[in-house]
Amino acid sequence: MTVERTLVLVKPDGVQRGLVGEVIRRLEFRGLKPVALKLMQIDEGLAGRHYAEHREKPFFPGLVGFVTSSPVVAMVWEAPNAVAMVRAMMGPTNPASAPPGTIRGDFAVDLGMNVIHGSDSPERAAEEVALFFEPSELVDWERTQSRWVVEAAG
Ligand code: D4T
Repeated sequence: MTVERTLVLVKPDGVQRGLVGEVIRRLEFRGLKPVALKLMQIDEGLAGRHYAEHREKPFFPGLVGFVTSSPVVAMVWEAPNAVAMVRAMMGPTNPASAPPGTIRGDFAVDLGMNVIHGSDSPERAAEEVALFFEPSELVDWERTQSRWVVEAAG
């Protein structure tokens, strides 16, 4: 069981619609531990670096315009298998095919406004955490409840 960290963004639509608390509630109740959290405005440079893989896609300008249009909440969450777990909680990229019970399945209808971002691999997570946070912003702390969430090794 590998303890992982993953970057989560509540995108501008999620912040504007008051879904920050709901996203945090779901991640907290599941048992993940927050290690960093901030409200921030993404500028074009950061948007371009974050979405570099999509630079040549037709939707790239719209995507950058959207993600820079209003603040986001950036967070780092930690748990065993956190990357895949958060992706499963988010649901597929297109909310139209997201099952009820997932964040996109419960709160979104449009591909361009899908409320949440989560890293899609542990390697990408490490890059994205470094893109959004200084090392000093990542807080090492013990969530005392964790021993009731994750069985001790051995
Ligand atoms: P992000 O990165 O925002 O969490 O989304 P995903 O990881 O789930 O999906 P993605 O990288 O494939 O897409 C990034 C972002 O672009 C928007 N998008 C995507 C869009 O507006 N039109 C499109 O055709 C696609 C494929 C939605 C998410």
